[in-house]
Amino acid sequence: MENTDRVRIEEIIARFDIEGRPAEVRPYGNGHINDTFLLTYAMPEGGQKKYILQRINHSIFKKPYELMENIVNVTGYLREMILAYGGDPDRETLNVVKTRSQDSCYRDDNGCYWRIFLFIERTVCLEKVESEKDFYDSAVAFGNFQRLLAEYPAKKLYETIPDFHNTPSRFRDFEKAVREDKMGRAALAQEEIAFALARQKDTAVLTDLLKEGKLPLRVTHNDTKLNNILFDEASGKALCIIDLDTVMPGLTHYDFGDSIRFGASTGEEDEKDLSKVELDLSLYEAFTRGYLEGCGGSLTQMEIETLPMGAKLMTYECGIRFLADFLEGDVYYKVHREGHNLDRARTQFKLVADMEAKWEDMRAIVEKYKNG
Ligand code: ADP
Ligand code: GN1
Ligand code: MG
Repeated sequence: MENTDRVRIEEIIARFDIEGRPAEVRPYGNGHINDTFLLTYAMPEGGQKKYILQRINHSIFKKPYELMENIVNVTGYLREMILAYGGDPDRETLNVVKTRSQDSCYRDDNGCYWRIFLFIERTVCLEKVESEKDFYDSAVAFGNFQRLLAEYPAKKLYETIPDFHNTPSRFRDFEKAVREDKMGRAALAQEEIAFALARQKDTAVLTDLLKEGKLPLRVTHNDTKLNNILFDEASGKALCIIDLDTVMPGLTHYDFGDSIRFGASTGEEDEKDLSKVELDLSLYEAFTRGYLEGCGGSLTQMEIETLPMGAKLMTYECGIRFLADFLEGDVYYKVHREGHNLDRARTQFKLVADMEAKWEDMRAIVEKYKNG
């Protein structure tokens, strides 16, 4: 980090109600959206305390105060539930640290929004599934998260990104990016563009079922990547669901699907060698089993039967979002090399194709666990 950044950050953190003296600040994590830092404070009585500082990406999250209100309310609600079952709310949910004027975030002179969470110590954040058991545990935790929020008054939640998983709307954005071809990059992605356009008919399957009243709207997380969960270092168990920026009303398929897309792939999201990328059916099965268990019998038969479509659509949608960002000049996701978003889109489409090839197996697995 540059020294000027360090000085600026010191000014920012001084606004927060934190005991002790700031001792260290360094960039942290692998998120694609916010800027995350690990803060270490030296305590007056000796010892250290850690925090997560984040600059909210407000070109993506247009109303940071509304977003923070969602997070404060949802984590406050979860805290009560966790206390009721005898858990530790300082470790099992995020905890927002208020500013000295009792706000949930601080707007600096440059118009950037900053927030601080308690750092959850002795945890592991996985960028890739290392064992079937971890993935199963993450499934139980994401299912459980949805179950805990089942009675949460959804109307109180702001839609932090409107139409976040509205796949037909994402498709229109993608078509526009292709049409405009602002950076002249479409020629580099002809095959991928054709792949995406050929699947337009799938895009409305879930949103139509929702409109027809055949699928219920729930409170969902909407960004259930494996690296949005912290595992307890000692027990290895899934401990805390993080990255709550997109907790909003949604379909259960969004949470199921996004986890499958990221975690049941044999390759990383940005793997260049596509021969390494396919859907691992054992991982898919482990997640299905865990997710249904975590949801605790709350899903309808229709929701369960259509889960495979959630996996395919979330993967497809993520692919067209990466590809649109490539065409628009990498303005949304952080990129770390040339063609990074195109590489990401390619892995997603490879997975979609593999899901199509394994479709009957995916459906049979869901059938197997349908009745508990
Ligand atoms: P992004 O929206 O950019 O993905 P996240 O909120 O997911 O940002 O945070 C990025 C990373 O920071 C996470 O993947 C995790 O490793 C780490 N992290 C975030 N919050 C905490 C926390 N409260 N305690 C420990 N680690 C955290
Ligand atoms: C982003 O914030 P992060 O890195 O957990 C994105 C998700 C994508 C994901 C792809 C707010 O998630 O929707 O699925 O990247 N989050 C937002 O890796 O757009
Ligand atoms: Mg994240």
